[in-house]
Amino acid sequence: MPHFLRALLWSLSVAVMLAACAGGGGRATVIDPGDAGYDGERIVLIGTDDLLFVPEELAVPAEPVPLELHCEPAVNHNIVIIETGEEIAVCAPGETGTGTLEIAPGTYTYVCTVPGHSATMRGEITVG
Ligand SMILES: [Cu+2]
Repeated sequence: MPHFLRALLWSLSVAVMLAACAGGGGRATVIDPGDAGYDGERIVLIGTDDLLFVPEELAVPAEPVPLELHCEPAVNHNIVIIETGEEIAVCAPGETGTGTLEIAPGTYTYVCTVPGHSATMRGEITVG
């Protein structure tokens, strides 16, 4: 096969792969969404570039739990517990912020309070 044809086919296949990624499910994350959640020791939360938390539901024991908030590459986020007003962690684009969740048993709503984010960036956490 002529070299230019091979090059053309290669760039076409790359374009198809990129299009597939942009179609959803393949968005770039600093960590794998499958690794997000509470693993028995800590909470790993992702703030995505399309303004969502992964995951949007958490259940943890009633004890201090370390929390990592990972920001995807383009947008900064934070996590605030509405009921207590406490900001647990913040992260810059592409970086990770840490904090400790320490609240009484109950069900709480967490949001990102960066302007324009809280409409979609919210989740529910059950403690205890
Ligand atoms: Cu946010």
